[in-house]
Amino acid sequence: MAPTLAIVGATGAVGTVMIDIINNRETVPWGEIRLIASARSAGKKITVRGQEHTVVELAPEAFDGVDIALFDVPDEVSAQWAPVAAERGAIAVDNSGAFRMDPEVPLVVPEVNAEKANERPKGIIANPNCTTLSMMAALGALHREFGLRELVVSSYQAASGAGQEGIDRLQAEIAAVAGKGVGERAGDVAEALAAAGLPAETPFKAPLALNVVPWAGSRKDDGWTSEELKVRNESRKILGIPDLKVSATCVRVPVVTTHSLAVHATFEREVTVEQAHRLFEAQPTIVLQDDHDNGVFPTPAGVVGEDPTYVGRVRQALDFPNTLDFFVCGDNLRKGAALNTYEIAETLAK
Ligand code: 2RA
Repeated sequence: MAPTLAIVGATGAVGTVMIDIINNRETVPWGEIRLIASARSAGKKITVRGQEHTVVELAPEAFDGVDIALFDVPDEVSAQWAPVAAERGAIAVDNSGAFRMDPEVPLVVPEVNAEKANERPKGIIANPNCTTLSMMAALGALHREFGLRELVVSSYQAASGAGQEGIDRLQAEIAAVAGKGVGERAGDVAEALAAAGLPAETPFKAPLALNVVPWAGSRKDDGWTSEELKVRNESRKILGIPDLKVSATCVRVPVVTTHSLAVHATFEREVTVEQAHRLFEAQPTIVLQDDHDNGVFPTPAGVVGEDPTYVGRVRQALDFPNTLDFFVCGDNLRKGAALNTYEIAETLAK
């Protein structure tokens, strides 16, 4: 019998992208698709693949008969409800941060470590953070051939990583500074935001319009942010390299959607640009845009709404042996969230 799929958080930002992905698949392996959300959204009607569905309220019995439940909800909701779904017999695929580092929960990127989806003693599989995910297809392909040893990463993260609140704030800031000739004097961007009546409290800690902000996530020990530690810990777990040396600096940029990363990766063996190109071209979830002579490279604005990870600016490091530098862009709401979660479900359905 065709499996039943549930989407928990179906009316939220990532849930909505999930439904869009399902609507645009040529075929889907599901019998029933069940939409689940909080009491506030229960009763809403949403059309999936031409059929109208009524959103049901999150409750233990909502998982009865469900084979795979995708969770696109905040950490605390997943922490409470993913185990309930698993108890009721579903495999929970969780997009939150609640279980990512749990040793009994695999952290899966299908094109890198699909086999881990079968090792799930708690009945839960976790989806990585979007920042880590944006570089995993490329790093996974290179690691298989050349053995990754060290990783130095700088991120250029979009405002939508901070949710709808982040998008709204960036749009309001852009409106407040556009055409005002500000940005030429220290403090005048902040003054323009205040003059436009924007609250001093912001999801980004500093003005984001006409600026970059070297902070993403929450404060952790010794000057690191949660986002930087996620890049380190999740990369190690996904690639299966517990002692991988990783250093990350996570930066928010005035881009609405699509995270970018500058990656400096050192391998056990020498790797040339041509070898890397061949691997990227052979990977269906990567688009290589790397034509140095003609100025072809990926940018976040060119990748919004796209499923693959875009890779470019591939260079052999001049002063570091066995090391490549490259730039990746990945839509943080698609591969970075809904799409990878859905691909895990498709892997399970196979
Ligand atoms: C961010 N990676 O961009 C986070 C969202 N999960 O803020």
